[in-house]
Amino acid sequence: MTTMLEPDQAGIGGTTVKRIGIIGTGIMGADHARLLTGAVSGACVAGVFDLDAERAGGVAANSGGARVFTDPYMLINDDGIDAVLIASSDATHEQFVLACFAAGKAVLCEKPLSPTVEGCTRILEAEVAAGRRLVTVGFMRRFDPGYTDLKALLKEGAVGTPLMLHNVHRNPAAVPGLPSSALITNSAVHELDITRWLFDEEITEVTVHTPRATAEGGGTQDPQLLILRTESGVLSDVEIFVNARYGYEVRCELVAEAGTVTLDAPPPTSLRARGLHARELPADWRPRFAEAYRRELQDWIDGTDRGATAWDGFAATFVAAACVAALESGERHSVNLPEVPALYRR
Ligand code: ISE
Repeated sequence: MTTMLEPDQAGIGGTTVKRIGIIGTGIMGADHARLLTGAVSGACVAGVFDLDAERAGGVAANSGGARVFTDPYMLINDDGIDAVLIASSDATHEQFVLACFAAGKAVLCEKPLSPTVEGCTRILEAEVAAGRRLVTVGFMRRFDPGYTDLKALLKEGAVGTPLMLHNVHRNPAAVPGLPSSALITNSAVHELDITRWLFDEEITEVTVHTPRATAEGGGTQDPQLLILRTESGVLSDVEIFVNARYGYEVRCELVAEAGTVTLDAPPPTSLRARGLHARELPADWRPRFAEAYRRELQDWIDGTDRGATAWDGFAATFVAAACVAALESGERHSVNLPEVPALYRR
């Protein structure tokens, strides 16, 4: 099929419209397609693939007539696709990222980069061998205005030396019987990444505490309290609770030597009526992080390259594995990350 658009000679950072291929058109793939089509400049959705062809067709129809591919590798290797967005199931990320490397195409991969340390290691090694950074990991909170303000205040010295970060991460409901480890690998992995990003240092030690589990979880250990220690001695605690029932909420408080910074749940508007002071909470993360997703995609399309790297994706999965080990053993675990490859040194 021919396209109206010229091939992007300059790669993802160039000036022409980037033709994006999306693999996986479930909740996240469909949301990214919507943003790329209507809220991000310099890009269009040119192709989609999903195991569910009907679902792919629906997203293609809403994306200005993108092509529906029946094979994900054909999408990756097609000359009419400049860059690839992977939003398929976690276990498939590795094979698609590696295929994008082989095709020399930039790729935005939803978190986690791979659910296993081994998978992340293979991706890291392949990218280091290629000698250039091609993959960005979808840790979108790095683009959330609240988190970026928090980091700016910390960096400009507004509150002095950081001591602690208290994080709250609640989802209204999860699949009954969800493996307890999924609270870490699927949800709290965001706080593992945010802790590394905010303090610009690695997590060196983790403990996971388990209170009485909610009856809503159907056997899942929910909630959990993770305690993370960083290289310089900051403690970051994470309450992860995925059957909190009342709504979706993410917030945190940074405690430092000269003050604190609180990141509250938006929106800034709240209602005072009938004796109540109320603020609406979303049902899931998409409205809460809508602006973060938009900024993340725009940054990727512009080639500004401020997103999480393969090293960040590797480190998050590596720390998550240590947290799962700590959950299972009930003991404190050290996190001994290997040396950062030169490609990722700042
Ligand atoms: C989900 O997969 C996400 O990535 C959301 O950002 C997170 O808040 C939620 O807990 C996860 O289930």
